[in-house]
Parts: sequence; C-alpha cells; structure tokens
Amino acid sequence: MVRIPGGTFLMGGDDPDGRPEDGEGPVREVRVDPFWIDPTCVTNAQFATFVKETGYVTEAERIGWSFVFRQFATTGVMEATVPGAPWWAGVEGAAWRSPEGPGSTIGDRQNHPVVHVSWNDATAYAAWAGKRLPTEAEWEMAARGGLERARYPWGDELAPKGRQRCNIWQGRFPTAPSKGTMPVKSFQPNGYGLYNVSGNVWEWTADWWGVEWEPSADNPAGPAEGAAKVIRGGSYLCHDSYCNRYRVAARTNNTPDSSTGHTGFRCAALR
Ligand SMILES: [Cu+2]
Repeated sequence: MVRIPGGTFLMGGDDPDGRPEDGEGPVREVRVDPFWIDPTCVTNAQFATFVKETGYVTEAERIGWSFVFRQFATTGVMEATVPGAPWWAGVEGAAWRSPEGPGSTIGDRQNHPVVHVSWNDATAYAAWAGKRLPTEAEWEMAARGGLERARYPWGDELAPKGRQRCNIWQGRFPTAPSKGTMPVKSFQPNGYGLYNVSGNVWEWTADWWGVEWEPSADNPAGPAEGAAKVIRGGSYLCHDSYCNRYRVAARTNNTPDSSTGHTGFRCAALR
C-alpha cells in the first residue's frame, strides 16, 4: 500500500464543465489524517482469492443479473433499460466471473479490476483483507497525487504531448468499438504512485452521497445517512461529449446494492 501523508488539501472543483447536481464545489480546504491506500483497484485474481477462502457470493450473483455495456452483451439481455442511458443493458448471469454474461470469462483478465461488485460486496472484501473503503476525502486527496487544483491526477491537460494517460472512451460514443477494462497498472501512476484513478472503472468510496458540504473540514466522512454511495474516478465509458467525470474533482453515486460492468474499488487502511 501507499502511505498518504495527510494534511490539508483543496477538495472539490469549480470547473464550469461540472454539473451543478453533482456538487463538485465549492473548492474548500479539507484536513485528512495520514492513511494508507492501495496503488491499484482490487483485481479479479485478488477477488477470486477472497471468494475461494470465504465462499462469498456477490449481490449480482444472488440477484441473478447485473448491468453490462450493451455493446458487450451477447446473451441474456433483459428488457429493462436505464432511462437516459440506453447503452446499458440488464444481463442475466452477468457477474464478476462472467462480466458480459453467460459464456464470458475473466480468464485473460486476471489483472483487470474486478467489476459487477456492489458497495456491499466491496465492503465485505475490504473487511476480509483487513482494510476498508477510503472516505471520499481520502480518495480525492490520494487521487490528486500532491497536485493542487489540477484538472486531472497528472495535471491540467488530458493528453500531455499527445500521450493518453487514462482509459476513457476513444472515438464516438457509444458506437465506436470499446476495449472495456484494462489491467490495473495501465498508464503512468500519479504523484503518490496510484494507478488509474481516472478512467478504467468507477471506484466505490465509504461515504453516503450528498451535495451539501459539511461545515466540518476535519476528516470529513460524508452525510450520516443516505440512499446512495459516492463513486469516483470515471470509467472506460466516460467521454467528453456526454460524461466528463474522469476529471479528478468529479463525482457521482450509485445505490449500495447496485453493480455494473464499469465499477470496482480500491481499499484504504486504518490510520
Ligand atoms: Cu463518465
């Protein structure tokens, strides 16, 4: 794991590209105690070890389906769709071991981030590993890699010197061919040694979702309760034309029992 020194940092963003309903701003000074965080998301291989040792069954496996990017879905496609997001399909049998549904495997994706894991699944894994999910403030401090108010974890330019720095959508969305997830150590890490904080997969955090910022700026841990959990970082489906949430201040949410083919997690550890 990587030790993040703690201290104060400027959290959030006031980028005009942010959506008001996302509550990215205002930029505020936040203090966080030192903590540890994984340099990468939890991989399929790591999650397989957890399942083998504990017999854990994920929520998607118990419910019998999960959300798959429609372009990837071949069998088991359900009729239910997501309003405003027709590129998602509910797929029967989609789960961490079969990310595109029945017949798909993770055989050649051992070092890719595990997906189709709910917040509850991620929390169970973290407890087994003797770790925990990072708070949103910890996640953002670590993701910024020591840079102040930068747009991305590596600076302000999306592709410095023309070099791609994260796994986001290439070409026209949603019709260009997509590769989906990439290995967890793709691209250069940020200043703290964290890989793929932007793009690849969304990452669950410990916090309940809210857009009203707490007055306390000392180790903030989000609202006391809520209906959805904060996810950060954006995914391989993000594209400037419709979802620019691969910016480091960007945030959105999902309910703790939901799973999708583009959401995973990384763990933090006790201070
Ligand atoms: Cu996005």
